[in-house]
Amino acid sequence: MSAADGTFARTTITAALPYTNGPIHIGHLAGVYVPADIYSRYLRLRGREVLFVCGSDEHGVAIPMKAAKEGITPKALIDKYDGVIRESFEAFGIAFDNYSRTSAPIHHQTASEFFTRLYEQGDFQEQVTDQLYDPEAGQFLADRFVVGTCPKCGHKEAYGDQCENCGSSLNATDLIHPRSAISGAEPVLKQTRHWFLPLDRYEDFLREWILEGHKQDWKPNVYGQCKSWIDEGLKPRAVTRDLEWGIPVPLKGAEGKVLYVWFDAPIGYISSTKEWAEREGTDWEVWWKDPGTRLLHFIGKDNIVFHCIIFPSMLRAHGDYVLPDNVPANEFLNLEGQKLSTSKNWAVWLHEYLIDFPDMQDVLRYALTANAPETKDNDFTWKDFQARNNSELVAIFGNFINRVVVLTDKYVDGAVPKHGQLTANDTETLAAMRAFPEKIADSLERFRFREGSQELLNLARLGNKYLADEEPWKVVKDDPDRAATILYVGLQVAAALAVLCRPFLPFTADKLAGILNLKGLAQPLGWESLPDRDGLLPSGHRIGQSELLFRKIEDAEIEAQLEKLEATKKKNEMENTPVTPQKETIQYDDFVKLDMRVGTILEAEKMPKADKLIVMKVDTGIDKRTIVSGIAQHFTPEELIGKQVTVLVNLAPRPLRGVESQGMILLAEDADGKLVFLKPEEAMGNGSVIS
Ligand code: B3M
Ligand code: ZN
Repeated sequence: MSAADGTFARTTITAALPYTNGPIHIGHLAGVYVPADIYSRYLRLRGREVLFVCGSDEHGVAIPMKAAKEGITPKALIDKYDGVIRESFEAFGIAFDNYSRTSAPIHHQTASEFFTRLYEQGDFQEQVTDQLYDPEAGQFLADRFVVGTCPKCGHKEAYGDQCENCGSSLNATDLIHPRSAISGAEPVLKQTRHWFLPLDRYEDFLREWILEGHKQDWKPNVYGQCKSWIDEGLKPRAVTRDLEWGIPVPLKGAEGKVLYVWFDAPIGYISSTKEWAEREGTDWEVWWKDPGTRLLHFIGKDNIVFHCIIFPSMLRAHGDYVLPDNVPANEFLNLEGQKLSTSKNWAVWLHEYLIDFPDMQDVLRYALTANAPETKDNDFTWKDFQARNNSELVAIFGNFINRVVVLTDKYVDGAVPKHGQLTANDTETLAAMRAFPEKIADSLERFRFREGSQELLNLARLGNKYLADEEPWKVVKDDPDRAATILYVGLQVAAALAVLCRPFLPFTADKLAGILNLKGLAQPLGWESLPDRDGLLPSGHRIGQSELLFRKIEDAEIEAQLEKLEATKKKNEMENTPVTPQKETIQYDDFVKLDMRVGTILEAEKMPKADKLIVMKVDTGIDKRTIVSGIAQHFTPEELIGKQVTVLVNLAPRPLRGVESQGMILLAEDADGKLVFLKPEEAMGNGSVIS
């Protein structure tokens, strides 16, 4: 089923609401926002009615946890990142019709009304149950406030509501060896009242709707996860929490409790629609309740259970909403072989990317689409990014456009020429060009964006091959009319590219529309006009100014990115490497016995037949003495000469392989065993006392 073939009057597209606990990185773009944007742009290009909504997800434990870490209030945190996230989406051309936020009053009202409706219908089970409680922090532990081993897959860092490793939705009491993420304490059980959505009651509905109804059209990775959860048996899920931060439960006696973030957040799509409709002065309900509406959720795989099981059960219970027609979830994107991680800063942040690669949003959109984790986790590497740009966008797409435009300016005075008798190759090329809209549409309608992006490049390849076969730069010498016809055909392919690239490369599409002066056409070019219209660019149409669509990315730029990641890796290792435990406490009197001085190494040589020892002559300011150190595998004798060092001079002499060592030179050793000398910040006289 698709929206493009008219089976639906309109399409509501939602993209997962990003948590406002950090900026947006390439994993978010690849997993959710670029595919959603491509699909919504594609439908609009085909003249379909589309509503594309999103917004910031501002509740949930992740927010107060991050706020505490940053030493700011949750409100300050969400305001900070809501702004950063909006800017990133804007900068990358993610063209939402509305981007709202779940802290907005319209959302609090919408979510509260939704909850009240289900409560009044008797859809909740009100239960007093034992929940995990942190006796040290004095609070209940929900969701990310508790960490433990996943009972399903054994992942050690599963949260109280979900395991990010296997995607399972959990109750905190399911965790094995739970521990408080606030104090580290082992939680105790304490009774508390909550309202549960009895998912087990929706099993028949979910079996029929998903397992029967969407066997063919939902992606295997999505269908498979739903099937395993339904087959395992669904359990009631608490939709309220003992938390301060969130939407208060709209019930008397529920003070101190809020709606579970995954109950309120998906309703954020609805409140974002309402906000848009209020602004546009139009009806919102048709986008969520009319059977002619196709509802699509674009998400990452860790959100499948919430968008395929829990939210549809809520919509079903409410009774008057349409259900998602598809949920084309992507898998995860890794970065240089490691999992993307906000907390470890192991990411390519969008706002930082634009500083290093200004005006190159489309290059990242393309690289992330061409390499998208559509059916399995995939890896983003800077080398692949460079190759996608240099070998595909520059060498194929940009090169074709540049050649056909430069030749048009040079040989036919910058206007689309009249064409003479078309040869078989001309006719075949034009016919092949006209098949691309359907090819790309077919890929996009099956949410195969990688495939679609490669079909786009195949159209550019078609143009390049045609020019290479026909060589207008040679033909023009003897047969300018034939050269003109070749350029006419080449310009038609360029025009098709200008239209078909827009969903993938919106910024390039704007540039190319300027180069070809599409605004100057009497009839605007649309997706539907490509297969039929004879002259996309009619003879006589004057094209615009030529400009390079893409630039080559140099190795040095990629090296710089890899060095940045290397520095992050080192910082993470240092922060995460267990530090050698502290020795037992000594008294001040013990410390003052140590006599440490600044010294300088005068001579150094390896001790024969001892692979670790170096014998040094050291000027301690008091005297020149022999000191032996086990540092031969870390330093050469040559590099030691002249070094200022810290010397413990009143250490009792001790024989090492027959040589008496009269003191000790101090060095620092890191977790990797790297040795570094301790020396004064600036040169000092030998014998200077260290205390
Ligand atoms: N805030 C995103 C995440 O789990 C989550 C999506 C909500 S969509 C309603 O990272
Ligand atoms: Zn798990």
